[in-house]
Amino acid sequence: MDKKTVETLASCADQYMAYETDQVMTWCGGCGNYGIQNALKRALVLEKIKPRDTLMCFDVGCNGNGSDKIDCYTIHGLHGRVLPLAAGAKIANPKLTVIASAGDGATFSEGVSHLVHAIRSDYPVVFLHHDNQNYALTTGQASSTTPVGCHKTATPDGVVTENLNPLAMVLGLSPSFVAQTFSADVDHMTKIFQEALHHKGFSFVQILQSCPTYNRETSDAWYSEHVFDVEKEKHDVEDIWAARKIVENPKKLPLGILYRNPQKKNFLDSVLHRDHLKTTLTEEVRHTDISKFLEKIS
Ligand SMILES: Cc1ncc(C[n+]2csc(CCOP(=O)(O)OP(=O)(O)O)c2C)c(N)n1
Ligand code: SF4
Ligand SMILES: [Mg+2]
Repeated sequence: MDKKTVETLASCADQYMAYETDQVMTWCGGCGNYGIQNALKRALVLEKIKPRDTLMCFDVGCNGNGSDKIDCYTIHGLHGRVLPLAAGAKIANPKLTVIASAGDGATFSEGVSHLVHAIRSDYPVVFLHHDNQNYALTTGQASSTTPVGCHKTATPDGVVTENLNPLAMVLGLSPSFVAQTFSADVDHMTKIFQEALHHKGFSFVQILQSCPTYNRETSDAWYSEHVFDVEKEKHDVEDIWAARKIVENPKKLPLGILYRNPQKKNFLDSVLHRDHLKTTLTEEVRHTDISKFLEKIS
């Protein structure tokens, strides 16, 4: 992090503390979720987004247990269903900054259809995919991102099916923003989260998240040796074919913004019938007497 950002953050300690809660941390020691929440709070503060203007939607899982560790509007929904929750909230009140958090189990198994349609619809939501390559909260079963051959609690002889490549899959769905970051690098995550918050459509942020309890294969140390920064390679972030080529290379894991399409119209900008309105759907909620209608149909 550069000197200016460090100074800005230091001068914003009060704003950072406004996002803190007094809830007891329940994540294991060394869990990547600590760094992710820290970076997210930093990014929100640096972007001058206040807790009262922020809605965090949490899926079920270890990542979801962050729901009472951040003081803003929060919803803790059903497993795999965080994206419809977040999209609905954003459509109802576009003035809010809406961020959704989910694990690899929720995103690429239970909720995989929601991911496909969130990308296709380009809902203006920041999506943080905590990829720890296992169902951690339920004690370490293999997920669809667990590499083939890994020994997990319910597959002691090793996973036999090929894992999905989240970035390759997402890049195949004509997304408008795709980035990858790493839970041990709080500075990098902060930068990427800030970029995702700037984006006007659906921001897919893949976080390589360490889980020292159930994923010993890909530790922080392992990731440090297997990642590279795409910025240093002068990657053109508006070239989707270049992005696809990078993520298909299994030897090194790319960090940074992989693809961004600022031209794509997001869902809200495409809903033309609300174009002339100044109010949000939440502001338009009012009591309506429907007794006459009920009498008529009873
Ligand atoms: C519909 C449904 N299926 C299964 C569960 C049980 N369950 C709760 S958390 C969890 C694992 C979550 O894994 P992941 O989404 O990767 O999040 P992590 O715990 O790794 O952060 C499962 C299977 C549930 N609560 N609801
Ligand atoms: S089980 Fe893994 S993901 Fe869950 S809190 Fe512990 S280290 Fe974190
Ligand atoms: Mg997981």
